[in-house]
Amino acid sequence: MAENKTFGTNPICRSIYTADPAPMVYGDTLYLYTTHDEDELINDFYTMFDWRCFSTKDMVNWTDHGKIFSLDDIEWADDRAWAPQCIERNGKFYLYCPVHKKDSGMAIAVGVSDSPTGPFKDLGYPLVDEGDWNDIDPTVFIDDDGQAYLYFGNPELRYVKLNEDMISYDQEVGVGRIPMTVESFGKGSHMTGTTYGEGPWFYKRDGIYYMVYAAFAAAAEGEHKNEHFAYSTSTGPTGPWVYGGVLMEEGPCFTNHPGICDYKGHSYLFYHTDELPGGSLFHRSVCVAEFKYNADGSIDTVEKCDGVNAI
Ligand code: FUB
Repeated sequence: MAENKTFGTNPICRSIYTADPAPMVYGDTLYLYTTHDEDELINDFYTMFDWRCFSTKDMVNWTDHGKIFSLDDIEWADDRAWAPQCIERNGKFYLYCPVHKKDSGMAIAVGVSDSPTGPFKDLGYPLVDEGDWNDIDPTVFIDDDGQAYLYFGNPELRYVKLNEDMISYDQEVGVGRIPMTVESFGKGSHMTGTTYGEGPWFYKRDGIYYMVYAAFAAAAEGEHKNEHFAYSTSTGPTGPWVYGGVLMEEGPCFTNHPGICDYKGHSYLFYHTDELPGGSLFHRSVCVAEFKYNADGSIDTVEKCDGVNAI
């Protein structure tokens, strides 16, 4: 990890491959949760067994907290330790994680801990399990009125209203389905005909709700697109969403996954690339860029970069 430098170079971690960054600011520390791409692939596909945590107080010096949750801790899961997000409520930390179930299909697990760096303990059952493959990439946010929302999904954006305990959800509302319209997510080439792909990141800032996500641009027939970042905004937590534009251009890596936070007066966008030696679509590395919001809350396209300054 970087030490005593005034500029933190990307990628943040160089000792292992990391992807799907999910920052969480707690107290004076920024915690960064990631997935972990194994060096050795099984069946030439994503080979991912555990979740990692790193922390910093200055964006340059990072502490590696190692493996903080893994498939070994989830009795009912057997594969695909995919994109997580962590949040604190009432002194407990909740790590929402997509996994592949032993009896097939994807579902969302929750690990609970007294510490941001774990150990996390699985509920023993899935929080969201619709019996299909859409239940991936959870993003969690607690609104000013105390209502928590968990959004997720590929190819559709869906959500549940979490109960105060953060480990169950309002069964009367059930799983809400966001209308996948071009007005909300732009015209694109993913399965809904919009740009929305996966990896949603949900938050609110200065009264505007933001949904940032991995997206597929419109493509000519037979043309292959890699993921870029796009964003949509809303005046309410469940929409209607209005497409805002491209947040980060597509890169050479097939996937990308946004994680956004404000920390010590700066705004950061975390993403992943395949730029470490040996990098590939299955060997990714987490990076960070600083950006600024425009006065109206819109965000200009953020460039991939070499790193950020110490704060
Ligand atoms: O990293 C595994 C999966 O690929 C994630 O869940 C998606 O967001 C994409 O990054």
